[in-house]
Amino acid sequence: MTETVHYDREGQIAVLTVDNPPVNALGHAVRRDLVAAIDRFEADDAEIAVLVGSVKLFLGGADVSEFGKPPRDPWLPEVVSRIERASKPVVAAIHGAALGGGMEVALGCHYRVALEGAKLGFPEVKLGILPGAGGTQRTPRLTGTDAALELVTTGAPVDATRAKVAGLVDRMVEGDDPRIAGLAYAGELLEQGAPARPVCDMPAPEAPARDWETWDDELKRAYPGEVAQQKAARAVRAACEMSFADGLAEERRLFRELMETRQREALVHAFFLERQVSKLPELKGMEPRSVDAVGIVGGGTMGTGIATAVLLSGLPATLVEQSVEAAEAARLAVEKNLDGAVRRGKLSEEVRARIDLTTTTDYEALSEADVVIEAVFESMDVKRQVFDMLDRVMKDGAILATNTSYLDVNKIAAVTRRPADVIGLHFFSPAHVMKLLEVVVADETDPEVVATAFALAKKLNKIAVRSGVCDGFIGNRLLSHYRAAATEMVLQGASPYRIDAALEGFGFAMGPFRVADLAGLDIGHATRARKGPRRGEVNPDWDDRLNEMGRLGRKTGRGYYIYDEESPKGRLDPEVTEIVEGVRSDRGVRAREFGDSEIVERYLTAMVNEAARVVGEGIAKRPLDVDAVLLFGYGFPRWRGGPMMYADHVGLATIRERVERYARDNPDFWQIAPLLADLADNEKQFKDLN
Ligand code: T1G
Repeated sequence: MTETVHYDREGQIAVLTVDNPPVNALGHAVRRDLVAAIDRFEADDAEIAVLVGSVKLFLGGADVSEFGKPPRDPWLPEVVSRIERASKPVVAAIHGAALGGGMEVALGCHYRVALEGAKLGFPEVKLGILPGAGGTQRTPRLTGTDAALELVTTGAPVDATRAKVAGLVDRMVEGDDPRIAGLAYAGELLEQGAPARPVCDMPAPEAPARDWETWDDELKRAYPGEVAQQKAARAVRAACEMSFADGLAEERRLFRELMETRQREALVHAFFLERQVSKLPELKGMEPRSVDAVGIVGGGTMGTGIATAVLLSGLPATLVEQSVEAAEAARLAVEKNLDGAVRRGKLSEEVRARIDLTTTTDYEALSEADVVIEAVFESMDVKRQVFDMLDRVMKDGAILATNTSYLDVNKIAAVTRRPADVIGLHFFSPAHVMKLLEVVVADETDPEVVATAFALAKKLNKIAVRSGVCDGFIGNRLLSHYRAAATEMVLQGASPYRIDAALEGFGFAMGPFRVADLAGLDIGHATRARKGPRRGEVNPDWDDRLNEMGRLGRKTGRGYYIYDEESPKGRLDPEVTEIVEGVRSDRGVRAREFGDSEIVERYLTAMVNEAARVVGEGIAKRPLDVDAVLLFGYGFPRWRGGPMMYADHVGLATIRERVERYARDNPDFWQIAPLLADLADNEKQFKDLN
């Protein structure tokens, strides 16, 4: 049995080192070995102990992969109490990160020193739970109730400096060796004859400055639909109003309630998704090519956004435009993006000063680039010309990427002599902010090029999802389908405003019509014009009329909504309602009522059915890839885990029944996806395919 907690002595100081790579998660073995190490310290003649982490951080929290499984003794709260009850002082020396249960173990220690640059906090609410090993009871005793509420309800970590100010740690020191820092502080405490100082013996915290009802209302508004934040606040309230023991019991009760929720299952699914999407069999053992310089062709919104993302990652960027003026305009646009990144705290001034951007009209400037990303006008002819040029100037082994959002990457690759080095990198606007990147793998793309694309995505701090080649890849293909379901409902009687409200009530950041106004109605119109009516889509041209009237959304002040100083976020437009009613009467449609639940069910069933097709055709390798695209690129609420997890929770037989029911009034549009039918028949779930 490999020891996960090493024990050694430095004179009168015992050093307990947790060694459980990669993040010192507090799995069962570590909990067991921590108790054994504290028992050994108690029996030993050492006078004080230091607890440190060996890997790049102190402790990364409970082992999330154990969630949902029966917990095994010793439970984390017991481990924390065991440390706290030690008769001799224990010092936590924190570097890298002390998160969740890791922070709670530090609070079970009697003194805490953090190294500069460490991050400390309670991310539990981001997993749909709350600090369940005493964090909600001990933190307010050290930091006061307001700071504790902030920490546990936001889930946001604080740096060592702020942790010191808040009282979460006693010392903040420079340096990068936690063992040295821990020994130095323990030596001081030894000289002072400092005793064990259990946090549980400190006085109960005061009520917060803002009353509890205000906190509750604030949390409901800030996290609509989510439950963990309010329960975490209730656990902190228990610290203020109950004995320590009763407060711990209340925390455990609330923790257990949350552990059973679907939100916890969905948020843990979302946590692991971010890492699973890059675990593809085809990439196993595949070495990515090195990328030290990136080129971009095209200085429009996407091109300058991509250039900004490259520069923010620390890589040099060379952007090619057709004219000196356009190249200069592109430079200004990138500078503006960088200013925004500095304002948002995403970029420090000194890193900003080292930004290495070249804008030019000369393609030869791309001859040394390892990757060039084309982001020119969405026309196959234009793109083929660009790729022909790139093929001529770029060095062997370099990668030619297109940012196209729907064109056939195989056709683009065919104009080059190196189709194996061609791939799609579909960024989402604004490209330097949106996390999602669809990596579109063409028929001849070399797996090494795919591996390089995923490595570059990680460097750019993007979440890359593999997609096959089809119209719209994964995200836009689903979008055009579930948008069609929404416009069809409007034709049948639903108001676009009611549809937006119903979907925002479900948890989407914005409903489909508000999104369309933001993106611009001409984008959606161009897609429909290119693709023509979908199978069975009645092609309700009521929204095309808006486009023809020049109502393109936010950018023209009117789209589905009216945008002006009176209502910058948009207000309903009676004219739109008239246009819709006009189209209905032209088609002899008698409007009928749509309730919120029917709106949500139809919209999501269209999304799930098309997603099942996308997985069935192999465009997305697994259902989790579809969840990742919708969560990280299309505003699907994270606490519902994505459309495939939503469908599993509803039940695939129910989803199929809905499709069959809707097909009665529109059999062409509502055709059951073979994979969905197959899984429903065999009583399987999408997650069985992950
Ligand atoms: N449990 C299990 N696996 C974990 C893990 C965890 N807590 N954290 C990371 N991993 C895996 C991750 O999936 C990946 O796996 C590998 O470790 C490297 O992770 C009672 C109940 C710590 C800041 O929420 O924030 O404590 O892909 O790529 O970029 O109150 O991981 O290699 O197979 O992210 O250096 C609270 C979550 C749990 C921390 C390190 N703790 N983790 O970042 O590495 S709930 C968290 C992180 C809790 C108590 C409750 C980050 C990190 P693979 P990585 P990194």
